[in-house]
Amino acid sequence: MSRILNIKETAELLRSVNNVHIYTHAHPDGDALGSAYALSAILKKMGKRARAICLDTLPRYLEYIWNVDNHDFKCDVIVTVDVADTSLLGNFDSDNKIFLAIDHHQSTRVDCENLLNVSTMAATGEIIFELARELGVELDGYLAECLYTAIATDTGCFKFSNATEHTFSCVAELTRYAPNGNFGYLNQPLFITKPINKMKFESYLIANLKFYFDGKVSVSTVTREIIEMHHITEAETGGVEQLGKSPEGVELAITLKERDDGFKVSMRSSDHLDCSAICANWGGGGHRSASGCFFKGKPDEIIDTIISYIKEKGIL
Ligand SMILES: [Mn+2]
Repeated sequence: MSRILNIKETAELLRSVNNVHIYTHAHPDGDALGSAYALSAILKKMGKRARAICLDTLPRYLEYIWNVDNHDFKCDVIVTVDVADTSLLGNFDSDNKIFLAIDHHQSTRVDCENLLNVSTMAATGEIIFELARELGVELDGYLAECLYTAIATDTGCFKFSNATEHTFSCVAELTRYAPNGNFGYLNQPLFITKPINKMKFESYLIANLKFYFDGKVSVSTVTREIIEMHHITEAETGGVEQLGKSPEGVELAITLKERDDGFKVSMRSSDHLDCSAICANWGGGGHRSASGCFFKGKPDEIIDTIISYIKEKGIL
């Protein structure tokens, strides 16, 4: 059993440690890398040794976060950020003990000594922001970029219902450290500009959406063949989980993404529908309106299984 901590207690704990390795999940997004590198920078500002680690390829579009001094050293403690389940760490040596997990998913299934879970916060970046404040570490341009990216990514650029007053108060403070007093220069590449190949890939997915329950459920399948066909990388497929949620009438968007040993299934749901409860049936989870689980097998069989389950439980 983990010791459950609040932000103040976690700050105290972080004050007491040195030589910290901060792990985040594989297939990293803006919240994962933004939070891990921000926490590393905060600890360094406190005079500690810290290093952010992701056991996966780091995406180019987040290079401004990870392309910093991040030297290796022997660690005393391991911290995970934005990791809902140990299995999401990727090729992580399970002999390693996790000292502290910092997360905002509905439940955190990480075997750790200490746990800080604040599921009311839209992004782990919001928690890291509060920790910086509690630790008395002053923000700077780099920390603001990391934390803004974390928060903007997990809220769909502040469009989702998880963006609260707290979210905006964090961002108001972060914006004071933005180079020209705004983050438009990050929003443009993160949310607006896309490579033409990615746009064609997305058009393909939209054209091939399948609908169930009178259009209330959409299903999109992203195989490696489709990815290759469009000359993009797997890392560039981020964000497509949201595509199937856009058609009018869709309450649940299901996206299958091919992995080495099966399919990662991502769900996005309207506020009245808890998709984390659906994913939990197959050992997954996440947030109420954004969750995932994993399946072995062929796409058609997986879709059948999920659709039958929704029918059987009378979810829609
Ligand atoms: Mn997150």
